[in-house]
Amino acid sequence: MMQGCENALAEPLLRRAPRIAYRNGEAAAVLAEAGTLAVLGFGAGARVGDDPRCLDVALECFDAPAPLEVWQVDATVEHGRTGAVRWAAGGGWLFASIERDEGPRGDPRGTAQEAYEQLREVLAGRAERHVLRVWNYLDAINEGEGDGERYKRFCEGRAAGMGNRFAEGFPAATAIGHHGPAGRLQVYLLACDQPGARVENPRQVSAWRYPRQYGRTPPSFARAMLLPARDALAISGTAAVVGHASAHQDDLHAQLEETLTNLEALLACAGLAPGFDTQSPLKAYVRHPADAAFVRDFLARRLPGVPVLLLHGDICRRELLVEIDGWRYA
Ligand code: 3EB
Repeated sequence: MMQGCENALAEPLLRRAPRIAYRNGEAAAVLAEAGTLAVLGFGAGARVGDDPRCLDVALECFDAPAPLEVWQVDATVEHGRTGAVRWAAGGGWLFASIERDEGPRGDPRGTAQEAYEQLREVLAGRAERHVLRVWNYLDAINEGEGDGERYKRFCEGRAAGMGNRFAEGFPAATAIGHHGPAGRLQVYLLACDQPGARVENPRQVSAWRYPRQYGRTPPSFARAMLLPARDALAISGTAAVVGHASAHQDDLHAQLEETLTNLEALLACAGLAPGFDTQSPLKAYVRHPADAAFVRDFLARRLPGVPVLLLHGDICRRELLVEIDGWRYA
């Protein structure tokens, strides 16, 4: 009989998705709660602290006070530092982050390569080897011309630093320009000891197949990732890109509509019901602070009740005014 129970428990349990939510309050109190895997603060005023589960994201929030973003799992969480990488792990899940400064030469290529190499080294020694979702924030993302644009340099360094770890496919991702400390690259990720399922958007060319005009090294990301139990979809940065082209230059309203259409296409491809809800936190990255109120009103009208964090961020193509990423729980 005991044997039977053990066999039942040995069935491969699929990892339940972390709970991700925006919350007001003190980081210290959230860190003291059971199962806290990550606490993100936003903007220069945020000081979530030195704990490896914490990261101060260099993006200003248009709403004050900026809430915390909290990731929690149903497990005991351990945490530590390995070189420059700060990490927390529990219940098969891993949060890892790294911040690197470019130094005087100011080229995100080498910095991104180094950051990814260091993350890769930490992942190599752990059970949580499936990187499902990555966020990348760097400053002056649209500076430089042609292949020298900083975003394109970042893409080259990211791909080099990823090496062959992502040979089976890329994680879902976001890459956004911040207005914080010059030369600072922030990369953080969610990984699991079980694989997710990549989702592409049939309305869009997969980013890794973008034509040459977007740079020597196309961006290394999947449009979305279903978590192992298919109980949540991690949605990459999504903008008004149709095919491989940017749509609706200089038209914020049309870009927002196109972005929502892309988000719905992703949900459909993931086999999820349409729409977003109060459990599904999103982020809207807005290039021009003067557009924040319009974006807030649009999303309140079109996605009522959905928690949206409105952040000041530059999209990696100059003509794009807004980008949305986030989560949809099944
Ligand atoms: C796009 O669709 C918009 O380089 O990691 C979105 C999501 C974008 C992720 C990245 C870039 C990235 O191409 C840009």
